[in-house]
Amino acid sequence: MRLFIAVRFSDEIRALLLESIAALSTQSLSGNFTDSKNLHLTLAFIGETGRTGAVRRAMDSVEASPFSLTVGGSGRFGNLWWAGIEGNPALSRLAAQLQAALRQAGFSIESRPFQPHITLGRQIVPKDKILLTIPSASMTVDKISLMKSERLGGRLVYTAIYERPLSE
Ligand code: 2AM
Repeated sequence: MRLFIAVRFSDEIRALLLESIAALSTQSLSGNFTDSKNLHLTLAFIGETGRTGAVRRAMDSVEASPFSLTVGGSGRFGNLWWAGIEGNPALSRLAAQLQAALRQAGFSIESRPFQPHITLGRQIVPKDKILLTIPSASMTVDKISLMKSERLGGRLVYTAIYERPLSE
């Protein structure tokens, strides 16, 4: 299974991101736009593994309280366009804790710096210069989700297979 650990969004933030995807789409000649159900923020990418029990234990081992997350701004990595997350020490700490726990459990997790982003579309071919305005909106993150990624009938489908609440 191809796995990653993610934050899933409130309906309000999902709606706002969908408006941004619509704006991105109208300014593109072509692109592979993220499905509403697939919108997420990756905290740790694990990749192919069958060791889901070990991943769950790593998720359970982190000590983190609920925290506020604010979406806003946008950018791109090559032809991948993303919405941003405001600088957030609680988020960075949680991602670092998860990555350390996964490494300790024997997973090889990339050591490149954590760059929190929400992928809106890939393989974007702009009509002209793309302008995206993403209003800032906040939510409380009170759980993290273990996501399975698979291709079904040519579509990318992400399914939550475990959720870990964050508690005070
Ligand atoms: P992306 O959207 O920037 O491609 C499922 O593929 C999730 O894991 C996506 O959020 C994806 O980020 C992320 N992901 C895929 N490969 C990754 C890698 N090697 N390192 C970090 N994140 C990765």
